[in-house]
Amino acid sequence: MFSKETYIERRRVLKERVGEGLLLFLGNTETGMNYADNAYHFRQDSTFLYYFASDYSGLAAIIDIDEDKEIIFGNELTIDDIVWTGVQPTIKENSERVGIGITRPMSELAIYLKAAQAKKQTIHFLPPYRGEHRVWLQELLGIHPSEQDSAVSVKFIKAVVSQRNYKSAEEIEQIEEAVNVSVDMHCAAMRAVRPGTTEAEIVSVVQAEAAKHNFGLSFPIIATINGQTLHNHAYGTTPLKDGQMFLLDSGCENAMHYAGDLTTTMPVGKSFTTQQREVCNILRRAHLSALGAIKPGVEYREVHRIVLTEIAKGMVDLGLMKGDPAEAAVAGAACMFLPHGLGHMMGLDVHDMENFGEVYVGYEEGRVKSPLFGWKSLRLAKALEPGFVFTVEPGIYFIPDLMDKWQAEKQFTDFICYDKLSAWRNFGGIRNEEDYYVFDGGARRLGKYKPMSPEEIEEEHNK
Ligand SMILES: [Mn+2]
Repeated sequence: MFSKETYIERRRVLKERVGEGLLLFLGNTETGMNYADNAYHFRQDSTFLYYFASDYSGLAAIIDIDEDKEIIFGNELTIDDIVWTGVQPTIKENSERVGIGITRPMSELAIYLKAAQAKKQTIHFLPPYRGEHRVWLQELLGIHPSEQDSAVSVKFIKAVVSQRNYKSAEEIEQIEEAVNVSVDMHCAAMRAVRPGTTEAEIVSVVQAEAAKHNFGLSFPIIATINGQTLHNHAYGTTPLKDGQMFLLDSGCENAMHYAGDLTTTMPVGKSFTTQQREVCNILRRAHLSALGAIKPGVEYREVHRIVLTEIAKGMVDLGLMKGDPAEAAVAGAACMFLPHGLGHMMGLDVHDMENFGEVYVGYEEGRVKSPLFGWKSLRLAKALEPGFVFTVEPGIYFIPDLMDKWQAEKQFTDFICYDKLSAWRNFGGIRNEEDYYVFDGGARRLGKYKPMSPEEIEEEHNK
C-alpha cells in the first residue's frame, strides 16, 4: 500500500469536491460459488481500495462530511474465524494505516445511517454492481433495488472520477509493474504456441507467468484462434494447426490490484502467411498512427477516427473497400473491420471505473455517445489529459455474420466491396494492444516493449 498521507489526502480532496452530506462506501464480500465456504476469488471494490486500502471481505466505510468523521465498519475476527483463516491484522490496525482512528462493528452501520436519515442528511452512494450490494443498500437505506440506479449520487461519481482518472507517479509505478508481468505472459505465449498445442494449454502457460508473482488476472484470458469473436472466453482442446493465427488478450493485476491489459496476435506455425502478414502490417500502421497522435489535448475520438481511416486505406489497397478512406471512417463503414473502440481507461480496474458508467469516465460533461455501430463502442472519447492511463488496441476483423447482415441490408455499398469480401470469410481477426500514459507534453508506453511487427512476433515465437 501507499503511505498513510496518500490516503488521507485522497479523502481530503474527495470531501472538498463533494462538499456536503455523507459518503457511503460498501466493500466487497465473499460470495459462495456453490456453497458459502467455497467462495469465488475475493476481489475488493476498487474505490474502496483507492480510499481505504483494506483488502479484506466484509467492510464498509462512511465519510460524514457534515460531521467531519471517517469511520470503517466491520467485525473483528472471532476465534472460530482465526481457526479457519489464521490471525490477520485487525480492522483497527488496517484503518490506522490509512489514517482512520474510528472503527465500529458492522451492526452500527445501519444505526448510523438511520440517524443520518432522521437528520435529513444527504447520503451519497455509488452504483451497485453486485446483487449483495443491492440487498445491502435496501436494508441500509430502504431503497428498492430497482430504484437504486436512479438514486445513486452523480456528484459522488464525478468526484471519484475526477481523482481516479489522474494517475500519480506512485500509481504509474504500480501499473508499470503489472504491465511488465503482462508482457512476460504474452512473450511466454508467443514461445509456446505451436502446431499441436491447444488453446487450453496456452492459457495454462499465460496464467503461470502471473502466478509466479502471486498476481491475479485483471480479467479472464481471451486465448483463441477465432480472433474475430471479440470476447471469447472458451478454450478449445483440439490441436492448433499450421496456418492458423492465435489471438491472446490478457493481463494481470499486481499485488495492489493495478491492471495491465495487452493483446498479441501470433502465427501458430513458424510464420504468418503472406495474406496474414499484409493485414498485420495494416494493423501495425494503424497502431503507429494512433501513437503519433496521442498527446494532451487531443480527443481520443479523433485518434479513433485516424485509426479507422488508416484501416480503411489498407482495405482499399486489398480491394475490399473503395471510396475515400477518411469518409468511410466517419460514416462508420470502416467499423465493419473495427467494430470496437480504440481503447479504455485503465487503473485499479482494467476498464477503469466502468461500474460508474462509461460516459462519466471517458466523455466530456454533457456529451453523449455516438449511436453509430462501432462508434458507439468507444469507451474513451474525450480529450487526453496528463495523468490519463489508457489502452491503444486497434484490431482488424472479418466477421461473417456482420458481412452477411450488412450485405443483405445493402449498407455502405459505396464503400464496401461485398463481392471481394466473401473470399475473406475465414480470415479470422487480429488485434494489438498496449498501455499508454499521457503526461505534460507527450505520451509514453507503459512497461517494457512487447513484439509488435509480424517479424518481431515471429522472432519471439521461434526462440
Ligand atoms: Mn483492453
